[in-house]
Amino acid sequence: MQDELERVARLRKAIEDANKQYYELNQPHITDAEFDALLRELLALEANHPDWVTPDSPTQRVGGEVTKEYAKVRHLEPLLSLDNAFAASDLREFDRRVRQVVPVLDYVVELKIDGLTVALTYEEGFMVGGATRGDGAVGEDITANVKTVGSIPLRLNEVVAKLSVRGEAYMPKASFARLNQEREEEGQPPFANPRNAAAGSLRQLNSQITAQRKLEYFAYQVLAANELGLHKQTEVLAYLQQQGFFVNPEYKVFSDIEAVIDYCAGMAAERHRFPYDIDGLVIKVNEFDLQQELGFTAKSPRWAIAYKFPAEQVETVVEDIIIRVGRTGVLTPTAVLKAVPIAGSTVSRATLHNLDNIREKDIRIGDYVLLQKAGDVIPEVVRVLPEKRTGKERLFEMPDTCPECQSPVRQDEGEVAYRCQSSTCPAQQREGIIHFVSRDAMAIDGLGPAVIQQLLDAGLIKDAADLYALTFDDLTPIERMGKKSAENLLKAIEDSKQRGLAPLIFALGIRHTGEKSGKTLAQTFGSMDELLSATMEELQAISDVGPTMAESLVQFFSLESTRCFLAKLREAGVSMKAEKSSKPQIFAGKSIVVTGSLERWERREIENLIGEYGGKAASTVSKKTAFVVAGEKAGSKLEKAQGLGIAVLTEEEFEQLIQ
Ligand code: 3B8
Repeated sequence: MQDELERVARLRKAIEDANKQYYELNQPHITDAEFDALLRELLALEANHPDWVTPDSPTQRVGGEVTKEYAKVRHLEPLLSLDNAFAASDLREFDRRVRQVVPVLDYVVELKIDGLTVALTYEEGFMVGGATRGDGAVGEDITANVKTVGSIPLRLNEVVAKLSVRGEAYMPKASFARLNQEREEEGQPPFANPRNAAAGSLRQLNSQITAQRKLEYFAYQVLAANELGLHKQTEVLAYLQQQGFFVNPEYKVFSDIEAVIDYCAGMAAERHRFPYDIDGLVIKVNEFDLQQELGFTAKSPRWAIAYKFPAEQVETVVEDIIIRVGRTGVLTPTAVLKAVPIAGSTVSRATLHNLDNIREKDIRIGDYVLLQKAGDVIPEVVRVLPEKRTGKERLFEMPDTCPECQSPVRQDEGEVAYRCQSSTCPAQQREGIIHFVSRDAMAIDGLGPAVIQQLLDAGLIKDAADLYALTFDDLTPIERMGKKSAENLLKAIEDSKQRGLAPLIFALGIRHTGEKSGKTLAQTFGSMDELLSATMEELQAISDVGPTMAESLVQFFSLESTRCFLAKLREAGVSMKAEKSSKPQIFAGKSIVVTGSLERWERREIENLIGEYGGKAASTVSKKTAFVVAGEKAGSKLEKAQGLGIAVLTEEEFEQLIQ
């Protein structure tokens, strides 16, 4: 009995560890089969002892990140991987082998996007399937998630009976940086790099989360190209573009390997200039006839090779570990580094994310460390160089009081983050104002953190609403603030009053409510007053709003401090209404549910249309539903609507309504 109980604890820990490795670091240290065996053993033990089941057991997580419940799909043709070249000599060797078989040829060189291979299937011009690489032969069916990727066409520009496309799904560096910042503010562990973030996002069981993650896709291959009259890789790239795919424009054709080598060297130096991570270049024989002559080894095509850039890592010293307090009170330990140039900039700080990460990597003050940039943007300590230790290194401890306001600090249950418990912490207020004025929020240009700090120090502002009372004479004494910049800043502050409801909601910095949610809420409620009085039920009825966000909104708007802050903004003349739609408000006050798969619009498009015409796009059918728009394969929602006697419209009928 005791043994079994211990076994349960050990299994839970092993499963959680494996999940963490898998989802956050994307470095599984056990195989899928081993994982499944652990999970099965735990399930069996818990089945025998139901009273041992705890709410936090990995068997209890649903819709979270544990269950691996994707249907398997066999690829029409296996997805192979590429052989790697790390040096010019490897490329010359590749060329020699190729020319033994085909003496005269052209190479196409493409950027090697550092993402995940995704195979897409189209039938009669419509996307019907999306799958991960998996083991190459069998992948996972992630169709629902793939459909949320904006750069993947749901419909081709021409009707083709069957088309199989392959390409790379990736997360742009900017989205990655934003996502990790949000995760840190929410006390969640950050992703190690854009590739892992993309992988984690594509494997979400909830495709709404994938949709928020801003993934992109570059297509580079079609199966059975010959049957489409395509005979070269360059023709395939042109064809894919014509069908509506994003094709990476940086490809080039060469007839000589030395020219390829020069190009690779040049690109290695320029690799950081792209808005997405690339980890090398792919060199392919252009003509399909020649590719066919070359054929395949067991794992890879003989007609292509991946040239991998050397990873840029530099050594530096952790001079100190300081604490930064974020907008939501999370304490983030940050390494103060001896400044070093890396990947296009000089770095002297690196976030260490949280205490778990520091302990796991055993980073101490005074340590020599290897530094790299995650996603080419975020400096990251890869590992410590223990051989360089002198014994003088010091362990880092989390403070028990906030370094900015001395309030107590606590670790939230089930979270890695430590938070300052004060709601009046000056750091949180400062970070809140920085967020309020940021680009996607109120977009007040010329108001950087340094100016905000000075305004706070001078007692000119206490919160973001005070910005609207600033005068020219308040601003000119600020360091490095000339007359012209003061005028510009005042104008930017004034202009922000008309920024609109959606950015304003985002600017409030409500937990779990991002930029996109700001838009949805603005469109649904139309005014701050409506949003203020929204109930849990009303919020949750909106597709895109889950229980966590609904709860957080209700909680936020019930606070006295929120109401005061909003009143101040209103008094200052900040607009609290959604931008007037130019469309007739024919759906005003109506709740409309869209279900099934549509041909004419993407889900988001039709929901936006409903909003533009004054309606609310809801996710659940109830007596209050005005009507349902049903596409192909509509299921339970359609049935429910029919049961309740609610009108059901086809896409065509809906389109006629809005003409
Ligand atoms: C054959 C061709 C694998 C790949 C390929 O940007 C094959 O072409 C492949 F067996 O993995 N990451 C690209 C990229 C990847 C591949 C590729 N082309 N541009 C990439």
